[in-house]
Amino acid sequence: MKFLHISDLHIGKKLREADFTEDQIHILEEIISIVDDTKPDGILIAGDIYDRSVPPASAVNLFDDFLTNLEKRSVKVFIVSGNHDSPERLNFGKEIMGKNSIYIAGAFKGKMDRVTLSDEYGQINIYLLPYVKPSIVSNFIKEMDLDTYEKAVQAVIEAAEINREQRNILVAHQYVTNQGIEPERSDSEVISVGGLDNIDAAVFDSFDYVALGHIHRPQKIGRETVRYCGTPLKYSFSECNHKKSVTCIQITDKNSIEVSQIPLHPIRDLRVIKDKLDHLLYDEKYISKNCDDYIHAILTDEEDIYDPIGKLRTVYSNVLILEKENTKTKVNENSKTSASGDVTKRNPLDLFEEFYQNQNNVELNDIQRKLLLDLFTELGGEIE
Ligand SMILES: [Mn+2]
Repeated sequence: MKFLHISDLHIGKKLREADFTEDQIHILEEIISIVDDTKPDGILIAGDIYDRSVPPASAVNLFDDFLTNLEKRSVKVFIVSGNHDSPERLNFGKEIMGKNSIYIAGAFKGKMDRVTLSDEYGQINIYLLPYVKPSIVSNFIKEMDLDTYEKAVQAVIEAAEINREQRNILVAHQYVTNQGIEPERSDSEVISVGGLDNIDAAVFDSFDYVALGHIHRPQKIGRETVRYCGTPLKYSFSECNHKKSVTCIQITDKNSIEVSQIPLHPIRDLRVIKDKLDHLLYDEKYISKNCDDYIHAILTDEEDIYDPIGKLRTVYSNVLILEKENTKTKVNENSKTSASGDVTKRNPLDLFEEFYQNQNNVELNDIQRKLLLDLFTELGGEIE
């Protein structure tokens, strides 16, 4: 049996002024064409369907189109909520959709939903765990002290009485670590502070494959078959080097699962470019790539430039971040907030020169010094 594993679609996501709608339409179409090519039995969608708990109408329409396209192809769909989703809103139409093989677990109601499929190797159980916190699980399992995510999820799994003789898949959206080793993170993930939300991968030992969402870089956690598939698109500049993909798993008998990654091709990339303005505007190595990419530009020019973002936008249509990095912006390790020596014995020009140097990492030039000298003299200061 074959499954595609995706997560963290974050439909409706914006990054600064960039609206990813067009990018998301394209990438979901590409996922549909991967479905056509690979003909999976099911698609596992491991949470963060939407970017916000109340998604805009355009986001709901886009996901509706995606589900309709999957249903037309008779692909079974398994959806759990992520921390960005509203559990109850995602649950809308759950019973009706379940009748059309679109299985949704938006809100946790005391135990995991299980869908059982079968093939020539026997039964295969797909368990759906919506995003849960200890406080949510504690409402249903009262006899234990579930004060951590790990204990809460462990209690839910134990209550499911999983038959280890059969093949079992879990779809979940949690922060999973491996013996204290954390997954590789990105800036677009929202993870609660304090590190108490981690769950050790060993908690999932009874599952043959664990389809995870939450972390935006594709990676395995411990064994090959406990995996984050990552986002389909780059959602922050910290993800520039990621290779986004759809994870494909093929299961025959219990001990043989093949995992592969199918690369995705966005219409626009996210790029960080760093150089002098003129180079960014004219050098082949920058402009030969797609100039509609989302850009974080770092200018290294020493002199001030008039309207740098306007100039960049004549070439790059989607500049989202502009930064300067030159001698002036360098953090001066010796930088002081007060002047050195006995300030009562130093003249104002001398003090100003020191201040200017601390602020800008360059000395006053002759013209500036002359200007200041005139100014201080006019103001009545004594300059020796
Ligand atoms: Mn996410």
